[in-house]
Amino acid sequence: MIVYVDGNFVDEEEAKVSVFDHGFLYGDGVFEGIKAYNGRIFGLDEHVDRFFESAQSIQLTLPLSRSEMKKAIVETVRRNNLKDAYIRPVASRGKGALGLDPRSCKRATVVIIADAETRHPEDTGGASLSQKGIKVITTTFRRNGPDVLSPRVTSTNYLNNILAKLQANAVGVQDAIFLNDQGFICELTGDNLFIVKNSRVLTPPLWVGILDGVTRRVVLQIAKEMEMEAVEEPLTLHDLYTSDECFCTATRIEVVPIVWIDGRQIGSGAPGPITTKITKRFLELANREGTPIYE
Ligand code: PXG
Repeated sequence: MIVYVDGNFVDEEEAKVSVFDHGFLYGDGVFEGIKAYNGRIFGLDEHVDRFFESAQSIQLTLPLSRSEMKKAIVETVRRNNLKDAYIRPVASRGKGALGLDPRSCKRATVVIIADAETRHPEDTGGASLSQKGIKVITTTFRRNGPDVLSPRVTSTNYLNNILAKLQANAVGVQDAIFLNDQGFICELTGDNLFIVKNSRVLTPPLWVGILDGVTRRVVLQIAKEMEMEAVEEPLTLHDLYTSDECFCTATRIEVVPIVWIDGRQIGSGAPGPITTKITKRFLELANREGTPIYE
């Protein structure tokens, strides 16, 4: 595998970052997760925009422009001869002194990893996820409020999310739902959340404290194009427990049905018709649109 590290394309054995990098020492950095389907990168502009917004939010100056970043991403996939890929750009504060003051870090570190991707990675349960659906619990950890690091920043400090994932692991379910400190539904540890109720497609608004997911935006658009009512609305656990269908969205897993929440079966306990329709349309778009890698 060829990895981009600070402007160079190097073999994975040489792809190294300093132990003095504040990304390693303090989790001071940002990242993205992007997918390529059949020789095209889906949502490249949206992901690169979010990457730069995240960097701007934490006052991290990136050593390359948006268009240079896009070129570097495309080139990394190309150098690995991949048509289907999961791409992970990461930028950290860079090498500095011990002590968390970012002023000792003179230059951000930028890494781009492009790995071969099959539709559903094994770490999320294998290819049957979209057929079977997943079970989730509510985590006792709360999503960050507006007074701390924004959930809209894809920061390399995902410990809240990892703690929630550990709670899901501990009881043998696939994922965990975050509420905010008022009890409104936010999202899962690495996915946005939707419900279907009386044929309406509902998802929490950004202000409750969620990532502005690229897949979430596409799904809202698809639902509208299919002439379904698609609304961003504050949701409670009651709404989730009594929904007709529930599903989650993220770049890596696309659309995955949720069939069990905190001991309650959702709908029929199998993926619902609207979820199935949206998934099908999403895959059509993902396989058709996007930035060509080999032209
Ligand atoms: N919410 C959170 C908290 C996320 O981290 C999403 C929603 C979905 O956003 P997109 O733009 O992908 O539709 C994410 C991003 C992983 C992994 O390895 C996944 C994400 C982030 C980090 C790791 O599964 N998803």
